Amino acid sequence: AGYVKINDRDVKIEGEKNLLEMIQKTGIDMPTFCYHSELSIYGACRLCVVETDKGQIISSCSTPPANGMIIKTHTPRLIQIRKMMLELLLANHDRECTTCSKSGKCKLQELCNKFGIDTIRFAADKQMLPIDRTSVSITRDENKCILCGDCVRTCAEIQGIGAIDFANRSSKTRVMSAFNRGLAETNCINCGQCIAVCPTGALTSPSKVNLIWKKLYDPEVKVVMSIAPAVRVAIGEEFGENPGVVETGRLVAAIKKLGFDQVFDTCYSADLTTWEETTEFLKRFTKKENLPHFTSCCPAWVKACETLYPEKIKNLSTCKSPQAMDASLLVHHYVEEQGIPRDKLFIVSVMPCVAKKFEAARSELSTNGYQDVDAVITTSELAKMIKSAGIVFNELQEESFDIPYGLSTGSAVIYGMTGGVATAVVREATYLLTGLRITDIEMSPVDGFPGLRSALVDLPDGSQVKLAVVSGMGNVRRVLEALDSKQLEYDIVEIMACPGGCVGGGGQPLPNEMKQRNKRMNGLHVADTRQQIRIARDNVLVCELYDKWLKEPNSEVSHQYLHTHYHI
Ligand code: HC1
Ligand code: SF4
Repeated sequence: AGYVKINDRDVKIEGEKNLLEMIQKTGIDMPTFCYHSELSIYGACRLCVVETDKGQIISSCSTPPANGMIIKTHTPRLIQIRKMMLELLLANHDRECTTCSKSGKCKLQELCNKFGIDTIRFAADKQMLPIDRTSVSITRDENKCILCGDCVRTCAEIQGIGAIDFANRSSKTRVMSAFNRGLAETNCINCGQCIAVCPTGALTSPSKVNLIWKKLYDPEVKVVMSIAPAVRVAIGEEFGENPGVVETGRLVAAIKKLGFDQVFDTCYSADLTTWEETTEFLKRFTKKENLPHFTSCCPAWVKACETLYPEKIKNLSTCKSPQAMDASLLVHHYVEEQGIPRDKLFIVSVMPCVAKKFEAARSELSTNGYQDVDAVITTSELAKMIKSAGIVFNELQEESFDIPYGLSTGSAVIYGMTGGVATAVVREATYLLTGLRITDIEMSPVDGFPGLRSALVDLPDGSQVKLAVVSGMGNVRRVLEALDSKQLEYDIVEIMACPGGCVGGGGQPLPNEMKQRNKRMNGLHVADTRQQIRIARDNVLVCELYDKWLKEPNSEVSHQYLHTHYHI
């Protein structure tokens, strides 16, 4: 308790862990590269320095507040120090801003601009290091790294993976993977959470946008797009809106203006996934086989399961993810119905996630030498396409998805956030078993397990399904260990690698912190409640697909086209 005097104003201490939090509380935007409320304190960038009444210069992020402290945040000395820090960072930085995909979103660029740094004072004669392009999800360019350590701490502390770390000392310090291998050859799970915190262009995602433009300009090729649930509540941020505004209609309109021939909704195939996965789960539950059942629509979790927990592969749902089901549907059913040769159809999906690029490249998800999904782009990449085409997003009239793969239920849109898939499955299972249409299930946090929520669902025969949802790979690891030791016991666990689920994927607009993620989740909740139909079983166009093609969930046809297998 007590007060800190910040810039001559008494500010009450209300449990803040450090001076930086107190300063931010007063509405001052302090510059920092290495401070994130969700990560441990690193205190390396020294931009958040403050001056005490005794003339001492201290980092505000690593100093706890104490009653009676007197500090100033913007004295001439502090401004000088910040400028110097920025100039030193620039000395070692690859300054090719015009061709950097992070340009306009780079914190280093922004701060140099704000601080009026208009010349390079310490131009180092620096040897360029090779760019790591081995991963289909993440490009790592050390020449743009400012050693803030945000990626290292996110990968280790939030995701529990540790694919990258600091190597060497002092001026030779670098961020590296073990043995400096390409990311694709490490234990990296492609989640892209490092991209979400990188302040510069050191971590980005490789883009297929140029290839897509080429296909759009080719009159011989029909180009279709499928939009993931979490994109619709984040795309507006690229056009100045708050996170969580549901922009489905304008998103569809923009994509049509870009020249896509048809715009489908990944939510349609999320409903399809719910039909398939609920049937699969109920079978396992009745036979008490391969429980707990783990959801498999998050490709970063699937990779973690394959590489770190191969003994749990049998517990993974064999359902393809909605992205993959969607493409399979197009490749095996739509082309026949429409009489389009496969090489004249180009299938694009827009995802909040960079691991979806990895998923799309998996060998299981290919047919006759073609990957089922031709290109995956992120929410941010799509926004750039829209901007480069001169489309004024905010003035677009809303348009609707194309039929047949454009109709979906409320159950599908919530796939984009933690808890959504499990909720969709419970709604569906309840309807199948009782004929009742329920919407929400009450999930409670589990003591001692951050990121985990659970619920007990009553079945008509008196039995109960123990359900849990967990997001954030570090949290997942703790839950898996507790399942092994029987400290926790569940029948079905929904697992998403990114904290908050897809809304926080590595391809979402920046900033991409929990604050934005929570608002996007609210947006998906709104989108769900706005829907007339909220149970996958009520999707009449999915019903039609079963009548025409698949027959019934988990049928031979659906096993052939909608289910997959995993690697050890
Ligand atoms: Fe997701 Fe999914 S919800 S995995 O978070 O199951 O990326 O949005 O598209 O495939 O539907 C991502 C989102 C997405 C799939 C669906
Ligand atoms: Fe770590 Fe995920 Fe980044 Fe890979 S993508 S380095 S696992 S944070």
